[in-house]
Amino acid sequence: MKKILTLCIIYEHPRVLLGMKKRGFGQGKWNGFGGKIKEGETIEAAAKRELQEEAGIEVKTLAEAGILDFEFEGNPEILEVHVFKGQDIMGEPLESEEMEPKWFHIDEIPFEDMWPDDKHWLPLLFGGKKFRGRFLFGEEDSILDMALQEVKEL
Ligand code: 8OG
Repeated sequence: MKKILTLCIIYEHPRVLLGMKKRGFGQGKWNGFGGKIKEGETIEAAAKRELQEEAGIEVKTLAEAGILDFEFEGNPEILEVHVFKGQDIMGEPLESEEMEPKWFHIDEIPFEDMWPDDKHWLPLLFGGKKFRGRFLFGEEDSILDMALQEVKEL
């Protein structure tokens, strides 16, 4: 079974907008903004809505950068995360119930307090590459197996 999720990284060189997840899945980690798709919604529309709901901003430019499949040992569900790169934001990031937004310098991304896969694919996103990947997680967010490749088209 597949569940589709969005994830949006705002990157306006040299600054990157991340949010501290305050509750739910991934709590206590810095991450981009995103979540589930609602019925009848396109994936891109869902990405924009989550950005508005979680960070209070809109973006002029949004492009899909990657698709990542996440599996968790012993769990048949696959999370298919569509990763977007956004820039030219409108509005000031605002704290929401779910996220506390903060700008980071691109050389100071807090990888140690993020999902452990992020250090593998975020550099591709920053470099303007497109990518596809698959990560298998074990206990305590350890990566048991991974595959990641740059692609021409998603
Ligand atoms: O709706 P909810 O907040 O539960 O959605 C989960 C969010 O977390 C969604 O934006 C997708 C994102 N996400 C994962 N796994 C990973 C991961 O390994 N790395 C990063 N950076 N984000 C992830 O579900």
